[in-house]
Amino acid sequence: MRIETLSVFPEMFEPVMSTSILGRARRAGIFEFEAYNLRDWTHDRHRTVDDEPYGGGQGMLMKVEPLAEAIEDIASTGPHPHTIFFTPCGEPFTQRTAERLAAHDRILLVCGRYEGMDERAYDYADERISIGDYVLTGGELAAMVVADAVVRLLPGALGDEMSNVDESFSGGVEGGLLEYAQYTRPADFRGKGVPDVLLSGDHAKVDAWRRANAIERTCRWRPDLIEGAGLTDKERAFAQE
Ligand code: 6GU
Repeated sequence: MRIETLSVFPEMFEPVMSTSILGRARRAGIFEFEAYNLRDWTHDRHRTVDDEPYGGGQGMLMKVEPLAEAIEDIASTGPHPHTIFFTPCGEPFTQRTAERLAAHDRILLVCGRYEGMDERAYDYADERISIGDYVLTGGELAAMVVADAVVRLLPGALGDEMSNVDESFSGGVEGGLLEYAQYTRPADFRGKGVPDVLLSGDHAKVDAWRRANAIERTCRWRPDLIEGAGLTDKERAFAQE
């Protein structure tokens, strides 16, 4: 997969895209990454990318011409990139979105700054994504969130030390439950122990405990997920307690 970004702060991306699992996947050729500077598609001395809104109001907007020219130029270098604009007015990003995006050969992540973009720029968007109901100073962090969630789904990206298999039934928020609680050594930390069942070696009991624990945690922290979690009648009664 090829991932490209277009923004006025291209230097924000490199540390994230070259560290840890993303960095290893990139060096292994599982994905390619390039960050473009929107100012490279301006034609004035000040490399202007923003302007005042028609009709008045606070703040500045991203101009349409540099965005349009940049996206056209970038797209002309190969197959059409699936083009995503980041805005708090976009569709909420979920694990399902990440799975869908991971199937593309080329994605272009377009990051706004300031108070938004000239509406005509969105004609170049295949979709608009928001990462949640809060306001960031720009789309770059949102683009990195999406890139991280997508890359870890690419075949080979996680290597041996992790896997995606658990997520379909328990780890995945959305269509699932929150992950169950986990413990590692020591068995006693400042008087706080570990549930006995996890030390018992009885795998059936461990599985049952984890399922119940996932339901309890979801009831407590994300009650909105219980409805769509596909609980059995017995589990639903347990969840009601
Ligand atoms: Cl995609 N952009 C900005 N600026 N703020 C956000 C966001 C995106 N998603 C949530 N808040």
